[in-house]
Amino acid sequence: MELDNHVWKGPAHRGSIVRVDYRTTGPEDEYIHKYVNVYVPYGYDADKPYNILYLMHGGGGNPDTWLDSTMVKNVLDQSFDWERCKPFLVAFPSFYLGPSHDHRTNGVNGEWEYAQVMHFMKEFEEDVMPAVESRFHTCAAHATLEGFKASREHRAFGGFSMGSVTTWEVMMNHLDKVSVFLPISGDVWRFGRFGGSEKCAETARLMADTVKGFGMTAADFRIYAGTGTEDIAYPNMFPMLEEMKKYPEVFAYDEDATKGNFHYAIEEGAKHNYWEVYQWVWRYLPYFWG
Ligand code: FER
Repeated sequence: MELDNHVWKGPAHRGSIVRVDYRTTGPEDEYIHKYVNVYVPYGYDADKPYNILYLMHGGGGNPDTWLDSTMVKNVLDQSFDWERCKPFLVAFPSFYLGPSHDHRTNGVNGEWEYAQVMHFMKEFEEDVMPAVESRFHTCAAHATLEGFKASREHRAFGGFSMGSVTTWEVMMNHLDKVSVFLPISGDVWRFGRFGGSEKCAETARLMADTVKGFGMTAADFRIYAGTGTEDIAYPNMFPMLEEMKKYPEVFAYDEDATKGNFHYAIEEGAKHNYWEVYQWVWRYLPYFWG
């Protein structure tokens, strides 16, 4: 894949950001009030169904971080205005349980971060998708589990760093509701923070077995992954991606993003920064829904 770069340009039409508030429950069933930011494309017509991408922030982030730290909104505005693809909705959630958690005071506590990500698995299905997809017209005919399953081809999930850890978990927990994945600079933490390198064989096998457990094959979903050679996640992510190639029945790697179901590219010199990694959204979005 040729690495194309987004450059800021002002399109004629721009989408808007709408805040969707919702209520969820914490680990002790306490009520927690949260929000998702939703990018609504220019010309959004509530009578028509839209594809949707959920895009998760990295460690220490919140629902605003992608919008605050990258030109992702301009990526979407340009892509839709210039018809690189059909307009879709983008929801920016957070796996943290509240604003008091969305920063770091004592460095990375991997176990705690991962527990937040795993808690989000339930919240995504029970609270986030229902709140967003009842407010906006997605391809789910009903904002119910059955509705989400029936529309899985029209739903993507991506994220950076801890958001990539989240993305892989969404694949392993919600493959029956989501079919397109954009993991950027982050591996799978089932075997700890360095699982993608230290336990890459076990991790890839678990991923393959989990996909097979859904009764799915490489024909049923697609992965578009990316990272950079100078990215702190590269040493964890790259061995895992390589190992996944050993399971072509579920992860059919192809350099050509229009063939197979498993794609990754590595950017020479790129680091673990929002302002670099957002380019993957630009590069891959034309392929999400053909
Ligand atoms: C990785 C996945 C996630 C990784 C780091 C992270 C070092 C997250 C780091 C953070 O939230 O600070 O593979 O590799």
